[in-house]
Amino acid sequence: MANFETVEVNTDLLIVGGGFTACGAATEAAYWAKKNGLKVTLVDKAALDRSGAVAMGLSAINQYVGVRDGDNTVEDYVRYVRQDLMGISREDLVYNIARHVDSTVHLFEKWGLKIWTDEDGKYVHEGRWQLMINGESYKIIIAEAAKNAIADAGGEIYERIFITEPLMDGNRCVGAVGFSTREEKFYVFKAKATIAAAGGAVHVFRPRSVGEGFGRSWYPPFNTGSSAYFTMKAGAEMTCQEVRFIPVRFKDAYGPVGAWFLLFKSRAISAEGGEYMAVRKDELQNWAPYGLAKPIPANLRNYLGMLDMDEGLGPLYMETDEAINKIADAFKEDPKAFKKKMKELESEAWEDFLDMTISQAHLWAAQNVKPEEKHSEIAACEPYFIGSHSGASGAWVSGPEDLDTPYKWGYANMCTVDGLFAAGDASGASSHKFSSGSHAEGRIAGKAAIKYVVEKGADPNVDMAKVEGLKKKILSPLDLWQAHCNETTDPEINANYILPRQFMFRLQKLMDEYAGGVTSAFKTSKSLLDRAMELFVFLKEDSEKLGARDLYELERCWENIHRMWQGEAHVRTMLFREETRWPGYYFRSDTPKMDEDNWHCFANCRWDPASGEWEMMKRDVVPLPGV
Ligand code: SFD
Ligand code: AMP
Repeated sequence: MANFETVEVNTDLLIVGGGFTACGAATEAAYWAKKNGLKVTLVDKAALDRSGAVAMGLSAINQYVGVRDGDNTVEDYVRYVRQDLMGISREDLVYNIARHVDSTVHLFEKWGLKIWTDEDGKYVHEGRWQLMINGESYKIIIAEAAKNAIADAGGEIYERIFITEPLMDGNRCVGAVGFSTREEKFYVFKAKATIAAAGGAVHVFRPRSVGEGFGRSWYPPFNTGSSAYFTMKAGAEMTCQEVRFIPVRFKDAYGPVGAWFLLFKSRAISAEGGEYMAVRKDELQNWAPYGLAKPIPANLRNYLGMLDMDEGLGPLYMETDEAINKIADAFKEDPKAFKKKMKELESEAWEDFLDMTISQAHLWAAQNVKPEEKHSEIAACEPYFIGSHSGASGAWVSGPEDLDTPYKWGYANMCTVDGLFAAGDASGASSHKFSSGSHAEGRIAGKAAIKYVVEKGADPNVDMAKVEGLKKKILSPLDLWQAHCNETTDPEINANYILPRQFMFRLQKLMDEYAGGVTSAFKTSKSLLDRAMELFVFLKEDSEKLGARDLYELERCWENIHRMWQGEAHVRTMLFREETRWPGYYFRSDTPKMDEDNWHCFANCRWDPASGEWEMMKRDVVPLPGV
């Protein structure tokens, strides 16, 4: 049997993850912990400076309300998110994040982040809610602030520890267990409160690139659904597990489109159909009132392009050359000013990707594309689970104490499990928080978790016999490999175990073909989903037979088990919601219309750790009074 050393860590607050949410939680919680003589511990599977979705940097801050400049109100943002998610959002949570996000952005600037400003010193907006930044080192700046805050408060940071399971004492979360991805050590974190902030999920569905370039994706392949798994296994109620996010991106290298649509005012067309968002606008009537909103909800923007693709009018293109030349034309009279403007636009176009999705700049270079001279293909990506962007999947969390909402049970962002909090991609139904809003929500959860520890934080009661059981189970893929790998000439082909990559292919094929992936043109139905559930029975059996030859593969094994749980929650919830509400994300061919009478509600689910049974439930959507 694998003989890993067990390392025990005792702390007051444990933060699982090291991304934008976790850094927000760490920075805020450390401040309050210091005041109360408490200890904060953060654990990340990677290195804080370059981990998570912002590892490569970003070229924009996508949530800034601009309250101090009188541009917008917090209520405006609540209405924007309500429309964009087709009426389904926790307005109390969206309001709470939106009222704190501007101060968070001002902190980023104080810490050294360069936010573009115009000649009057005002922020340069990409769009109504988005600011342009020089963001290549965005994550390093935010991580430094978190590190300083934790060090100043006598806390600890653990890197390269993959958190696998929550530690439970009845319906209370008392920490987490995991293993080092570099040395044979098994970690047991005992905590009075825990924040799940381990991002969303990628590669649950088969990506567009399967052979050469397998692994290319927009959202990072190393966010593997650990937040959702952690909160589900703890028995927490989950929400919006059907609301995957499908971003339209520059094809094959996944470059984002926001700056092109908003800053460069670029048009998107189909080769044979023209500007589909204009040509097909009548379709939006079918999705009223949300379809008639401005801006058109993200899923419907996708859907209109998909209709053109279904009719064979593709490919779809982003008219970058037209957009750049239109802007530069204003300077045509003065050749020197025109040349300067063209240079400026060219660098902005490249900077947008060099700061965020470098592979897009590579692909442009590899295909001799000059965006000012040639348009680029765009395409709808494979689905992701990311509650912080225009998706909504995550845990069902408590609202803030001071707001008039039925959904509050004591501590902001606490799950329905005692002592467990969730934020960022880990918390659901509060979309459009992005990097800045995730950091702000992390701060909210960090402060509330310390308040919980001060008021209710009994010492964690950890059953070490249970921990030994978890250790054995978590390391079992290493034992299975060891026991059988010499029984076949090629250890990759062995009837006694399945390797993580083979298992992931099996999961992705199931999801792609039955749950509305790319090759199913994002369509599914009750029959297809029922078949998916049949196949999940076998997949779960297979997961018991995962084999791992080393630490690297052990991590891949558990990443894929986390992905599998996210996939199952997704399929169960798409089955439960008997309508199509987010065409462009997924379309149920057997229930093709939106059903406001029966399904203007949250579709929530919960896995019961005691019985192992799943429960599905409806929750009312409660608009904020007066908004
Ligand atoms: O335009 C474990 N995002 C953008 N946000 C913006 O504000 N502006 C942009 O321009 C954005 N663009 C964008 C964005 C993301 C990506 C990938 C691209 C472009 C290419 C979205 C934000 O990045 C996103 O909203 C936030 O980062 C979400 O924050 P958070 O904290 O929920 O997730 P994270 O930052 O990925 O952090 C997750 C952390 O968890 C760790 N982790 N640790 C221990 N054990 C485990 N089992 C773990 N599993 C994961 C990770 O290492 C990481 O530290 S645009 O395209 O949208
Ligand atoms: P993306 O690059 O798709 O991640 O989008 C970045 C930001 O721009 C997000 O806040 C999107 O909601 C917003 N956005 C992208 N495209 C459009 C559009 N066509 N109209 C309005 N907002 C958009």
